[in-house]
Amino acid sequence: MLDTAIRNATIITAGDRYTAQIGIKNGRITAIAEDVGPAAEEIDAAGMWVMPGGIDAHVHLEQPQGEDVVMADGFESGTRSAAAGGTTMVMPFALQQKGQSLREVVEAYHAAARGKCYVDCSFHIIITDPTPSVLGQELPALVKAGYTSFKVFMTYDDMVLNDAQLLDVFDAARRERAMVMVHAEGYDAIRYMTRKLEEAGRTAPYYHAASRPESVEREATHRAISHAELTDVPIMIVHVSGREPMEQIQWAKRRGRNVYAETCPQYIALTADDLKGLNMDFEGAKYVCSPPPRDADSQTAIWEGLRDGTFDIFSSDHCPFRFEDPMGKSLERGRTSFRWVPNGIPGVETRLPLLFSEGISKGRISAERFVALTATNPARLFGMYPQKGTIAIGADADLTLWDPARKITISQSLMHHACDYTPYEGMVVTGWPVRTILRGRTIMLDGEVTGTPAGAYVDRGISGAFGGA
Ligand code: DUC
Ligand code: ZN
Ligand code: ZN
Repeated sequence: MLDTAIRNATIITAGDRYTAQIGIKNGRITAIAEDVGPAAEEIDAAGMWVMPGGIDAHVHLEQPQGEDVVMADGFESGTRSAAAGGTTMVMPFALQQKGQSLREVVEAYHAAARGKCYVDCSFHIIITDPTPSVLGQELPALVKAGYTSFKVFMTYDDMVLNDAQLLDVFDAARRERAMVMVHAEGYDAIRYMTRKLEEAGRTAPYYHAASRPESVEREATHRAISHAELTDVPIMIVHVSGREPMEQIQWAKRRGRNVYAETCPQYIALTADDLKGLNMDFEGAKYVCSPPPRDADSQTAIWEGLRDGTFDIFSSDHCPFRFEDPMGKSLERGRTSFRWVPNGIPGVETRLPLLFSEGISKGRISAERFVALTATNPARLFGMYPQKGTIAIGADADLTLWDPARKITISQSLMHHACDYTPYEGMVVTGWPVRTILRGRTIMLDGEVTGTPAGAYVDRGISGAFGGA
């Protein structure tokens, strides 16, 4: 007998939509049929849409921020928030600090995550110190052990890689068949703009956006693409904010380059005007993230890209800092200049409802495309398909039941994160996740995250970008 049967399901995958029953046994989907037979647990999905559980391929949890700043979410609250938002797997970053071995980094993050995760989890490693032994010995060993993706930064004092280092990382990634995610903003241009703005007394949070305009992102995106061409490696440009960097990605894709792209909720739901706060006041710090949100034209461009395949994945870039907190957005230095305000906003819980509502409910993208962007493509590009990211026999029973008609006003009081605000306060969405199922077990029902943290760590294969899944 089955463990669970989901009856009357309108099943939506990246390529299909049909009505059937789903049978689950030992955490996997074992039957999809008109009648899957008897089961110990019955779930009636009449009126609901059943989609693959969301995979959020870009979240920051418990990432060290130096002495005087702390991230709002650790693994427990961050993954609770994910489950509440219909996500069954997160991919947090494990940050290498200079001088640290990658193995040490990964072990520290495992220690932090163990026993705390409500959803499944797998790490990308941020490389900040690409020494010959890191690239020649550690990276190959880690790829073999299932850490098949890395992130590099083109900006930030403590993380930036110069062009020679980027090329070395890309070269190692080609050799080992690892996916490199690139934070594409130009370091020197941002430093120049920051100095100029500060000299002019323009220090409010709003000027964060002015200090890193789209041209800065466009230039770095082009540079990363050129380096990837030289080294003949696939890359993913992450958190793309608007039309100009998008055009670089489209140019590369037209030339047959293996360049993948990610965008995030803040680039469809916010603009730089949000950083103005009430009257150019500190409220604007709630929206400080990098790259910053742009303008209405950028939002239009992002929608085009979500539709036409310029974007492969849609992630949250959940990077939460509490607002009313001297170790969060309200650190003392932050009042003196935007340059000190921690970069990042919460969003793991609102990612799917925002895309569902603004995308599917408003007719901008199909439900199938939604699934591709939020589950199937992340699974393929990060080496987990078809175990994750689809509804098929043999796949993990990671499922989200959506009420496509439910109207909800997003508010901090609904959130499960440990942050003290949501940047999307007051937005009304249509379509809401009502049940999240992780490997056959219901982990969220009607807004309540149930049970103990039963998320597992997922070892991954080689990215589909190298011709795998
Ligand atoms: N990059 C990220 O990916 N997240 C938050 C801040 C940043 O710069
Ligand atoms: Zn980044
Ligand atoms: Zn990020």
